[in-house]
Amino acid sequence: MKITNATKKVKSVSSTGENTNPIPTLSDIYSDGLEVGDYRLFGRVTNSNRRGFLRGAGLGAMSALIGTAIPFHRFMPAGMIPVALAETMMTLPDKDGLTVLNDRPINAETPPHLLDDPITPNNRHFVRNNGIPPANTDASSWMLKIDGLVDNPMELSIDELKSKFKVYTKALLIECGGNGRAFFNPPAKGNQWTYGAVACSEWTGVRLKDVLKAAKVKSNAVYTAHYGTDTHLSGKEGKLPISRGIPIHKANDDSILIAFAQNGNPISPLNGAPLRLVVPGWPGSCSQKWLARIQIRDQVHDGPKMTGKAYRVPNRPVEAGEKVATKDFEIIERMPVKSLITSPQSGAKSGQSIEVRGHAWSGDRKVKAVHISSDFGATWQKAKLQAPANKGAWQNFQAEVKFPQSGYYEIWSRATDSAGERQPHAISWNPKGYLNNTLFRVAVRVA
Ligand SMILES: Nc1nc2c(c(=O)[nH]1)N[C@H]1C(S)=C(S)[C@@H](COP(=O)(O)O)O[C@H]1N2
Ligand SMILES: [Mo]
Repeated sequence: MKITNATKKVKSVSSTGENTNPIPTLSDIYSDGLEVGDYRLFGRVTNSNRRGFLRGAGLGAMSALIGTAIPFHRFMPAGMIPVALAETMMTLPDKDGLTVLNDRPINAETPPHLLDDPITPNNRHFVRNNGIPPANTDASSWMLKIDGLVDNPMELSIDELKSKFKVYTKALLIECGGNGRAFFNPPAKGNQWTYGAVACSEWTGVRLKDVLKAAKVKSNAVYTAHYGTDTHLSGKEGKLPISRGIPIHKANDDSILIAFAQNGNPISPLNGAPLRLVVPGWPGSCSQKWLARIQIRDQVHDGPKMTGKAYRVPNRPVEAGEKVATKDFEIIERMPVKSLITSPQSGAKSGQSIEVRGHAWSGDRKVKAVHISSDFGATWQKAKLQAPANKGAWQNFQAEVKFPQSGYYEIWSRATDSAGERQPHAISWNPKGYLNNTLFRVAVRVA
């Protein structure tokens, strides 16, 4: 890491507020990389001061960007980007228009209107990192180890995966278990995802099922354990940011891929290049990025973010704000039925009618119907709903909505799946803010 670059001055702002130089944008400050940008804003992060603090030139630059003072700046942890800026100004390499919720670790979601494509392009796929992505993502030397309760442990290069197993390309949905957390009240800690921690890219790879078959999984196998090569935020050697797994019966699902390409291109570095797991329809955390090892276990995996309350919900309905004992939590498996309107963008102006488009999905199930309302749910019309491109993909819908007169409208979408499960009007609250699948709303002004 070239800290020397950090001596390059961030453009200055005069104290009168008059710009002798233009105000630097966050992109200017971070133009030489995250570490250098952090150094400019927060100063040197040492072992005794892992957080670092916003001060001096950095504080000046940040305040200028926000347009006012930050009274509690001394409590801002290094690497934290104020929400006010993140929403509009922070950009990520190879990503287009994503809202950055946190940059240490990087977490960024896609505004719904940028998810309009039937297949999500690489540069629009959300990013959920729990740690620091690995520096080495070289595909030619990457190895995947399969071990644990198998008769035939293996170590395979990506070329060997391609030559030994049948290669599949499938459109697969990844949604973070915490998507929609921002709307919980009382609020739940964690990334305040609104709608856009979901994507459906076309992934190319080999089936997990086929690889496990070749490894000869023993009959007492219970669970998989996934390991990536990203590192813990603390910098502690050997400490993992996240290692999750799935039940063996789920690992044999046809649609789970060990993927080495995304939309016909190499996987984006932030999305797990050069190799990742894609477990569609289950919490995104099951889809280990920078995948280096799959271990087969005789018990439910207990890696970081598998235990306690992580990616778990109470095993019974609870009241908003209720304290729930850890033993009453259970692991989230499939994600619930949900829909997303990707056009019009919320806040759009419209004529007397408008085309509504979006996607709907339900983990491990098909969506049976999507209904649209423009009168706050008093009446519903059925949208045209397409079949999924394949199992594990979202389904596209389309509807024509007519407005009786000018004014303010909301367009709501509500999906129902093959088991009759339907999006609720109100959040079913849980302590960690998972599984928010309330119906989707956009605002429209008819002129
Ligand atoms: N190695 C590794 N894999 C990971 C994570 C991570 O932090 N490290 N985050 C998980 C979580 S919580 C989610 S929601 C998905 C997000 O995938 P994406 O960043 O490609 O959108 O990756 C999962 N796989
Ligand atoms: Mo996630």
